[in-house]
Amino acid sequence: MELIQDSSRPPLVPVKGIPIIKYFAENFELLKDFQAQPDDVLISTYPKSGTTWVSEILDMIFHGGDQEKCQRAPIYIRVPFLEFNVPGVPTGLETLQETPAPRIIKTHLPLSLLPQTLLDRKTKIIYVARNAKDVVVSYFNFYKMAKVHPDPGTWEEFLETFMAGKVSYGSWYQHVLEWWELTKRHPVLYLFYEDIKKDPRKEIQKIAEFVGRPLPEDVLDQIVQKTSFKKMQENPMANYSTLPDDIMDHSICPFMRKGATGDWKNVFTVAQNERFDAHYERKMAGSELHFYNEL
Ligand code: PPS
Repeated sequence: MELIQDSSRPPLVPVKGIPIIKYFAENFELLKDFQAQPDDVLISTYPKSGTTWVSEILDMIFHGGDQEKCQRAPIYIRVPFLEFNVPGVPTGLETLQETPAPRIIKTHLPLSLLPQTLLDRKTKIIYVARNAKDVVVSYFNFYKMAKVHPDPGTWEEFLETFMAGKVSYGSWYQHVLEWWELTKRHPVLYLFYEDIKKDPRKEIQKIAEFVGRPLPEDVLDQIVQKTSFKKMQENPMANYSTLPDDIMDHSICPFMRKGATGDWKNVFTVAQNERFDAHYERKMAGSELHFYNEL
């Protein structure tokens, strides 16, 4: 098996104008053959917005809160990552072929790159959005430990790259806005990371109802408890520690880093914050979306 070398860090490759991890971009043609199944559920997010958290929640809902069943495989096998393609590891599409229905599928794709079959078949979609400031801090740390990304440069440089939409998957602003627009014509449950932090019970119940599997109180409590940051951080089937270091190096930064809202305050300088806020106002002008940057 050929694994990526530490030094690889290839530059992003534009796919229809969206910068994408080179290895993923190489797999794009194959996505055309993907066919949605009637009971698929898609989890869509901009990176670092709570994908893994909601994936674990949904897998637990589908298994009635049975933790043993949710220990059957790492999260990237239980919830295949549609566009994933890294040398030496099965692709998302290969994993999907082995996944029994009902499938839970993860993607970070912007709408312009999403396989049309998911829209045509009215696949149920759970979209998770997280405030941009915590996303960019989380993304900076992820770039450092996940070596399929280019070198992030300094924090100052990465912040500029993010604001310019030149990170993998492109603009956060465009992503959260276009998926919000989709809620008006497609079955999308649009959630916020901060709401799940604030009241996980309420948001988990919402997810369960959306997928047609309302939960008894005791199962709901069980899922709240088992999907807490602390529990998932310790859970090798949820924390990505089973991937080779060549792909994710947890000694640089663990995947389950802090799981907090408002951590950006420890990273942004006052000047960076002012500049970011002014840019944010312009990019989000006229939008109905409101994000909480702290709880
Ligand atoms: S990825 O790589 O894009 O799929 O990452 P994603 O899973 O979307 O986001 C990773 C961030 O989510 C945090 N996380 C959690 N927060 C709270 N509770 C739970 N259970 C949880 N699980 C994952 C994870 O720690 C990353 O955020 P940061 O801020 O870096 O800690």
